[in-house]
Amino acid sequence: MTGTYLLDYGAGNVRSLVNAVKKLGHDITYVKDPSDILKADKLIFPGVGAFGSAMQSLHSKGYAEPLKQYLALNKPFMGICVGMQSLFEGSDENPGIPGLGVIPGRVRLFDSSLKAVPHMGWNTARTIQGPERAKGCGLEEGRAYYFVHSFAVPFVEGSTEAKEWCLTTTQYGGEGSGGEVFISSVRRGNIFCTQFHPEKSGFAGVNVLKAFLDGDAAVGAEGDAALIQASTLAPSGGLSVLAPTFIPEPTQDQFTKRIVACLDVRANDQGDLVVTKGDQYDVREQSTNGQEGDVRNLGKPVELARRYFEEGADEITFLNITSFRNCPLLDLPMLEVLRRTSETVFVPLTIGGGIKDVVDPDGKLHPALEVAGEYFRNGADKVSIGSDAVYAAEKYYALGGRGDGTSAIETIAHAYGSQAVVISVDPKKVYVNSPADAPTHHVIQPAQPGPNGEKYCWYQCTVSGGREGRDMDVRQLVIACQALGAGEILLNSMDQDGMKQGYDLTLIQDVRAAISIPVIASSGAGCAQHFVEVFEKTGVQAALAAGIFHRREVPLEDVKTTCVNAGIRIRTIDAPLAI
Ligand code: 1PR
Repeated sequence: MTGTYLLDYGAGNVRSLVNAVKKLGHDITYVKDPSDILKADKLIFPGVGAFGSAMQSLHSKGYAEPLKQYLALNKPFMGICVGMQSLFEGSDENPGIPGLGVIPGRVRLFDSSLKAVPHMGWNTARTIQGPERAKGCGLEEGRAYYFVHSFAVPFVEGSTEAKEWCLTTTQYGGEGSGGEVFISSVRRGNIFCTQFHPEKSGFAGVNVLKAFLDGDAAVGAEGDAALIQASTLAPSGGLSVLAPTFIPEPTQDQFTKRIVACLDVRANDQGDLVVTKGDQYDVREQSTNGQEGDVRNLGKPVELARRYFEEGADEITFLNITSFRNCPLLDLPMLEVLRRTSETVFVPLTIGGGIKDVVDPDGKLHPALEVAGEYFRNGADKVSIGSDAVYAAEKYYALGGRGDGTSAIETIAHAYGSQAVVISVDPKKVYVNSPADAPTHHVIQPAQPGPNGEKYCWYQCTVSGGREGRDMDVRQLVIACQALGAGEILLNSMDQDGMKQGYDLTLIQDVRAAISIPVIASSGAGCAQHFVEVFEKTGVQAALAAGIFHRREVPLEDVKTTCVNAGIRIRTIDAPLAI
């Protein structure tokens, strides 16, 4: 059967991509056999996970040779993320494993000494071959697209081997913060690839997919086809240069801060799945007659997520807050929520709560990796681990500062990449009179003294949704989690949660200083200015809020406008596309 095919090797979330293609009115067929590749009129390769495992999968499934033939024929191809990287000669991620060698150059690791790695968030693409050529691919200068990667192909003016292929470049980091310019999309003939994820880049990204799907198969110049053939056969040289007549503006770091909308989800007393919201983690209404109040009901998860997507949220996080209860794997209520959300929401989705080993009623054990895999296949881009991360960190220190490869963090990061593993931290302040009162913990001076005038505190890690405190401070936790392979920290505060008094800046600064992976500030947002404050004072990469969005007290648009007016780079809200 001819048509559009998807080259998927089962390593991550392709549901959003398939949903976006379908929303755009196109059918898509999964490649099941090597012979399917040459049947395709259009082929999409959304590489996920590590470069090495992507290449190994291509070879073990027998896809590598037909894919090279397909590319040499200059048939319409769209590679995404690792799907783009695989076309290069190799990657420092897995130095011993060659790439397809269609495009000259190597994929390199970002320098993390002065900036957070992975490069995770929204950034713009500067056109190299001229805005018209980029426009033909649905790309718009100045629009932000969603990136999530630790490796990229560096672009150095005048010396990049892949320059003839390079359609756009992007800069990550500025002057003084390890700025690096890399190739964010390539195009030659009918081959078009993006380092960013169009299916996660809001309406701007859907537009890129639309251009590929609606585009004319024969747009590529014949000369381009010959060049693709030549470079496929002799990857390191022999390319003639398609000299760009367009002189691009110098690249600038346009990496934006992210605004995340968070939905705490649980079943209410009537058994309906609702978005709820606590004050200091208590999600029940005040009781009047000494009885337990109802679970607060602030809306339906799928509908609220869609609303936040349309209002401009850069990411959406679902937390199943009753996950401390055991639940059979295929009964997980959040799977359906994810499946339905990914039909209409095209920004990254994180799911948390219950990412741990799960035991079915018949005694069958499903490791955390399997649970996470189920979520990825149903539309999640990242999983967030709470309690299990604390247990893994305890084990890490018990082993003398190393993992044993079995924790949820390690197994999921190994299979799906660090960027897919978020650690949700639920700390609570413990006040002390002097650092000597908590000798094994990292003690700091909080902005306000404790209830009995205590001048110091440490931040205690909790598990089971804050119900149990452990003998570990937040700094110990995040350092261990980073070492075990986590890609991001979602930093809540039990003291600030729902209080609308602003984020705990001391806590956030302290965590930021201890690790190099990105941090999402959470808990306490009460007005748009609180977002400005947390970005300016802590340099955090993202800020999350829940209550103020659910209650429509502060519109997302106001948050974004206030940040922009304060000089903070933020993704502007897309004009909706009719899909
Ligand atoms: O331990 O891996 O099963 O994960 C459980 C997850 O559920 C954790 O991520 C934990 O944070 C979350 N959770 C458990 N109980 C609660 C609760 O509220 N009773 N919610 C809970 C945590 C905090 C944030 C909240 C921000 C922003 N909620 O998610 O959205 O504080 O709120 P605000 O802007 O209104 O101040 P596991």
